[in-house]
Amino acid sequence: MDKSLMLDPGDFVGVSFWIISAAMVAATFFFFMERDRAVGKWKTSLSVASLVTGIAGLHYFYMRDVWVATGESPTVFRYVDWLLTVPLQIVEFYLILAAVTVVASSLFWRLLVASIVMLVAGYLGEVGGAGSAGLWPLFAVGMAGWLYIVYEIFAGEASKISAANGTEASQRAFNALRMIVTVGWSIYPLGYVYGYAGGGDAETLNLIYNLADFVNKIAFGVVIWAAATSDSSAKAA
Ligand SMILES: *C/C=C(C)/C=C/C=C(C)/C=C/C1=C(C)CCCC1(C)C
Repeated sequence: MDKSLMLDPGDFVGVSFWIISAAMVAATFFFFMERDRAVGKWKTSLSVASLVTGIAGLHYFYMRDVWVATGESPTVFRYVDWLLTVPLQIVEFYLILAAVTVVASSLFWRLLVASIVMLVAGYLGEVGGAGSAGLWPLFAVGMAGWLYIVYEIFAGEASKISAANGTEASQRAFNALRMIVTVGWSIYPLGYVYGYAGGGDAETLNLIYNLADFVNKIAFGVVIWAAATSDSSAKAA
């Protein structure tokens, strides 16, 4: 067998790619099958959670191969994945809000645009690479996009919407999603900083991004699943 296709036991980044590929596939089946236990709008939320981990799983297989064969960051696959899954998570967020109350669709578009600004800036920064002139200015643009989203859900329209109404389960889901977008998503810019400050460190970069994806795609889905199934069993009782 070609040596470059083997996973080296000392390659922790490669092992993390492998573990997360498997976890994404397992999560995809789990959320999809658990749809049956949810009622009404929650079914759609679980479908979206399943799409997110499914798309990520597919990309993780390719990313793992790039890493194992070349030891380089699979930047393009990584950002294609994010460009598909982050908007889906914004959809998810919006579905939760809509389960709580009436939401203006303009809020959805603002969150979506901010997330795309964040990702495009990050992508351009990363393909420029360590030491390029755009690395930190583009990082600042990406941070602005993310901070705008955080502002919207803590102080803007989305926060006012949710404090007043909704079932207990959707309130809980909303608060958990807030934590994901602030605390969970903050792992990504940390990865960028550790990955590029001081000349570039592909291992740290990928290890942190992999951890972040695990938290923000799988744990995120589990939060939705917990709310969906608790709300549904309350209704069935
Ligand atoms: C499933 C993938 C997710 C939830 C990806 C989220 C990515 C981010 C929150 C990225 C954030 C970044 C910044 C805030 C600054 C610029 C660099 C980025 C793109 C890593």
